[in-house]
Amino acid sequence: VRQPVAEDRFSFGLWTVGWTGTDPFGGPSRPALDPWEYSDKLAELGAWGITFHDNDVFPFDADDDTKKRIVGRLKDAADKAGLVIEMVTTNTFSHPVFKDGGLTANDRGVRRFGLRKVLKAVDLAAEVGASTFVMWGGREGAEYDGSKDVYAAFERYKEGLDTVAGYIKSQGHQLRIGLEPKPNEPRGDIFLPTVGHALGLIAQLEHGDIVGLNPETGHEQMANLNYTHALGQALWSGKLFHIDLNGQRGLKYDQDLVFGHGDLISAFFTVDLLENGFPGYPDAPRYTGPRHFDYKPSRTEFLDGVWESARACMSTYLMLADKAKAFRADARVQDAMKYSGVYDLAQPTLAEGETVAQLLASDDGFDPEKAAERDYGFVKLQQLAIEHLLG
Ligand code: 3MF
Ligand code: MG
Ligand code: MG
Ligand code: MG
Repeated sequence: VRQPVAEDRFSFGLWTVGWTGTDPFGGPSRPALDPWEYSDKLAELGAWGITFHDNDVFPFDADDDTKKRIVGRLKDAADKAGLVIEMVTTNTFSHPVFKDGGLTANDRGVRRFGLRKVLKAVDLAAEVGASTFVMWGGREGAEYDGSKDVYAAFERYKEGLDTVAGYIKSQGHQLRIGLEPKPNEPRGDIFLPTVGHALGLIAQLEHGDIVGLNPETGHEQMANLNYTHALGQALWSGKLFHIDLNGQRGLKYDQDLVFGHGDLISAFFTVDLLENGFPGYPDAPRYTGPRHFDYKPSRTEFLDGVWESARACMSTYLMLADKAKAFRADARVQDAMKYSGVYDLAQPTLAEGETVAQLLASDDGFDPEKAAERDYGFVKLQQLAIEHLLG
């Protein structure tokens, strides 16, 4: 596999390589480095960009001078290393003040504090030149249905998001918000459990034009859903603003494995969509944003393993991109897609200008019994994908 280059636009959260291995059952298994040590190393590995939560860089209780100094040092390091800080986000989940949520906590004082923290992070994002501001509401949710007025929670979620989006516009920041759905963990049930739920909320916002999605592979898969379909619907909705690529194996805790180390066939089709677009709609919107990884180097790895796992994310993506290109270019695949009717789905069901009355009156000799005998050849097409995937 070739080395990743800036044109690949690979980026990493500082909290990914920076995860020290702390989990609910044990403490850290590796030391914490300074933020610029992670960014320097990521640049060396071929990454193009980095992302971070406010508190990946400075402590929760840092004063303004401390924040300025640490952020300045990180920005200098990123500039020197040629790294773009493409996304910034807020940590509204670690401190116990947020145990019942940031924007949807029952406690109004907490909501006002949370909103101020998010707004400050928006200014930070603009200051370091980010283009996306992700909002993952990990503590927005509940364990007990009686504890939360869900109508009120959505009123407050909408209020919070519109306040943040309105602020971005009023400050003239060139930022778009990416909501990150997740079904559960850390809350028993998180609001906006899936991409579809988030799209539903965005449609109700006043400033929804600058609010879209940051779907994560494992998060959709934790809900037993199809990540590639989620990306497809987000693209179709004009809302795929950012992505979190990683791996997940089935319905369990949020594993955040290396990209491709979960459902590899699904990862193949994710990359195929990102790199090659929709087969029947070559002019449809494409994802042009960063190839961003949100994974955790397994707790069993020490620092060498951390860098190895970051390399693995990029290398797997590049291998899958090559294979997906070859898949689409293969004449046997194109024939199989034709046989399967994949391109035919792009043809509108009604003829141009045809009325419903005309449709109802039309008898084009369609025989449902005959049509039911059609062989779609989907299995053959899938096997060709497997052939390409296995090389
Ligand atoms: C949790 C996540 C988050 C978000 C991040 C925003 C800590 O499962 O995926 O990572 O991605 O808060 O980008
Ligand atoms: Mg995850
Ligand atoms: Mg995660
Ligand atoms: Mg994520």
